[in-house]
Amino acid sequence: MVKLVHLADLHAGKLTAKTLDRNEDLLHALEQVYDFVKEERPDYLVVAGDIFDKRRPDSESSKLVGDFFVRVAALGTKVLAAAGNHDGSGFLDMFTPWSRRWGVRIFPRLNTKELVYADGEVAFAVVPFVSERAITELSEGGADARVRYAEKMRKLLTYAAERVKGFKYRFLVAHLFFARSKVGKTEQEITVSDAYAVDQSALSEVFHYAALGHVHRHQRLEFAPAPAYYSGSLYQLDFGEEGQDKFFNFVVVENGRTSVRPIKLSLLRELRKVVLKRGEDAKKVLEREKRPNLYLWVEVEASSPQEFTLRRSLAERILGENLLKVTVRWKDTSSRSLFRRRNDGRSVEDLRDPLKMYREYCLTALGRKPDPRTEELIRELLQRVGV
Ligand SMILES: [Mn+2]
Repeated sequence: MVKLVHLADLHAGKLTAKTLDRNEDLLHALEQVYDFVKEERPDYLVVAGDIFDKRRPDSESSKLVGDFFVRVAALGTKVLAAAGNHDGSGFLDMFTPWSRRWGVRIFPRLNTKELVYADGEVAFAVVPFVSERAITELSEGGADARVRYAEKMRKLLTYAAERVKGFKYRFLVAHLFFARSKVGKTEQEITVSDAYAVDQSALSEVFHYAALGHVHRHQRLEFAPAPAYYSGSLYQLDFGEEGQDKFFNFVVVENGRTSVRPIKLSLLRELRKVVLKRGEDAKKVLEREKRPNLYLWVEVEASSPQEFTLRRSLAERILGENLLKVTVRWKDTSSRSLFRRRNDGRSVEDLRDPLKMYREYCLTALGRKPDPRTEELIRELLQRVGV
């Protein structure tokens, strides 16, 4: 019998909306994983890529991850961690000389010579993220390059299955995008194109389990011959993951049969987008949404810049640090006509008044009050050119 815990997409060092440090959320999740490992004592803990959010992580994030790996290994559970597209191979190289000593194996890049990590009767084929560029030449570009990428990755996975065939327990660890998986907004942003997606049939039934990373929504790959899962991220990384529950997987292989149990994580913080509709009592809506653990993106419906500014500052006042982002959605003809006027050039007089244009730009496009210093500068310039 082999027992393993599968997680992925830690994204240590993640900032949400460029401001909110998520390492507390990560630590909250990893503590739950640690408690589970301590209880169940799996043979392996597998991390399927995107250990860090940045190629060169800050020291706090490195320490957080390093501590977790060493603590898990100290329980007698071997740690295997492969690089994702967010990880820097060069940075992960730094871990490798000493981590092995502690029962922690890091795979910073694809190594076809050492594709398989063998441990007695158990074999892991490890496929860290391979960039599209590494496989297809840049000059080729276009559809051809995408087909070549998908084809080569498929061949690589077939080769990987071949290499583990002789072992009693056979696993795949990969950071890769598979076609027909359910994607959150986050991955769409980071993946070059759906066309690079590898067909799920490449996940050979030779594998008892495929531990995958890259897509942040927890799911089983329905069309794969092998039991294959994206375990998903460990906390809602950004607004594309709004409303998603988060998991890691507990996998047991016994007598050639695989059982998979998703373990739901409690979340330290949740993200939500709220639309402040016109005619709604904004204060009431905002007060209803105000909770210590809920972080919001407020989209304000407004018919005028003044209305937007007013509702925006109301949101700031009520939500404080729980407000991560504010955007505007113009709702009325009056504001649309404002744009129309500019676009079809009907109001040439506006062009004669740069100060007015600047103010309008601030209120409509930026959604904030004009800066008095900039206004002063414009006045000064106008005077200089004699307007
Ligand atoms: Mn990721």
